[in-house]
Amino acid sequence: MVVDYKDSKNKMKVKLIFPILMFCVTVFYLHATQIHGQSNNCDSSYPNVCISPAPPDLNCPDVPYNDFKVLPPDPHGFDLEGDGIGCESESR
Ligand SMILES: [Ca+2]
Repeated sequence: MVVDYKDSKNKMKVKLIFPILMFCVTVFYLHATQIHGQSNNCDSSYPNVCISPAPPDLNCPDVPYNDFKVLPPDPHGFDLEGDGIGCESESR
């Protein structure tokens, strides 16, 4: 009877541990793919060009683009005056 009790307790543990383990593996996998995806990704604040998201914070000399569309939140601060155009080639 004691053995049976232990067995059912162990089965309970396995039943509990397995979903938790699967959850951890899934979370780790999603996290890893997200990090990998971001490294190749283009920031959605700059839809017409491909600039990787911050960090690291980039400045206009760091990117090969001028006069590109900038949408909020503009993490790199390419459009500091907020007219929607980043790294204007005609400086004031
Ligand atoms: Ca601007």
